[in-house]
Amino acid sequence: MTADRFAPTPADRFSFGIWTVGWQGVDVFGPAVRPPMPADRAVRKLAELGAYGVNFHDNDVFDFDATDADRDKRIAEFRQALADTGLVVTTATTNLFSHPIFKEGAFTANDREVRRFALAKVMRNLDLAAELGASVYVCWGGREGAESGASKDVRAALARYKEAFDVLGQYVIDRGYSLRFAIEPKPNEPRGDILLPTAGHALAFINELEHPELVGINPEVGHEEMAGLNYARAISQALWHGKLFHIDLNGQNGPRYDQDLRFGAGNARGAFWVVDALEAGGYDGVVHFDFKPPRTEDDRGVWDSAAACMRNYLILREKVRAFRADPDVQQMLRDARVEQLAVPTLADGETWRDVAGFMPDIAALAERGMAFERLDQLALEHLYGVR
Ligand SMILES: [Mn+2]
Repeated sequence: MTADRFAPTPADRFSFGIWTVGWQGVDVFGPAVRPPMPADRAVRKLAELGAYGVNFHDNDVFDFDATDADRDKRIAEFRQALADTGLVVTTATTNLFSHPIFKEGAFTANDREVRRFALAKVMRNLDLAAELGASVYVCWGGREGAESGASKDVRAALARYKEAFDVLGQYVIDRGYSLRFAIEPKPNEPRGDILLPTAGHALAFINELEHPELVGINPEVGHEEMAGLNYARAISQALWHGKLFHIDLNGQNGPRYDQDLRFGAGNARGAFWVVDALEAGGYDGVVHFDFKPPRTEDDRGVWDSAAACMRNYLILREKVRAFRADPDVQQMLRDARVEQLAVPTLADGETWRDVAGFMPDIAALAERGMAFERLDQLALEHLYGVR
């Protein structure tokens, strides 16, 4: 019997949010369909499935109103599960969106006391994140937004958002933590319009910070696709900027509510190019899944869908590698002149003077075909499994 080549191992560096498999299925139309899952159970089951690491919100491990004793007990159980399984805490984040105090935002709430409390809550969890060895701290500003125009001064909100990252950046520097922040963009849901709605908005925002080197992005497949954007392009640009600090892989079917399907479900063709972009772009972070097992699933379905995220990634990775290694593809890439784009437009030592007045054979260039369709059909045939 041969080993299953799509079975994940820790060397694949797959990680999951504790809240993904722990999602109880509460949505706007109905209550929980599954019992609460203690963080230590999530860790043990994910380790069995072949995961490498986990990511947690503070309140995935202990409740918002936990006493110090409760908090210590929950953290001890979480740590024990990590120690028993060898799973690594790769990433941490703060829940700044569930409790009613954050109904109007956290870092950008109109109430100053809410903003100060949000900073305190993040700093306390940064201590825990550093203690547990996390290297990335994700910031998803789910409630940082508004439903109506006059209720939020966007320029003031961005100033407060910047202030929060400046304070937190100084905090990790002063504490000597080797943590970097990753902003997670999302266009809407739960707020009508969320600040930093796409990867591009977040990348531009980072340039305004005191410590831009400490801040990158954590784009999510579904969030970019909700905005009608191409996720593979978003992560390619983030890689180009050196800002792809983390990724949230999942599945989505176009611009609609945030589906959080398992990776590979939803836009399967998009998922193929996502894996290609990560492989080609030299992404060296963890491959993190932020999905929600649908409400239809029982406990077994939860683990089936988690396992499928990793399996689909490995299936697509094999297909992407086969596509890139295919001699017909390599020929078509030459026919499409893809490699020519890597050649600088000006030669060494040339200036604008060397191209001023440049006149190619315009008729010939206007007439030429690019052979992109033949190339894309080969990609689809690899994806469809017929090559
Ligand atoms: Mn999502």
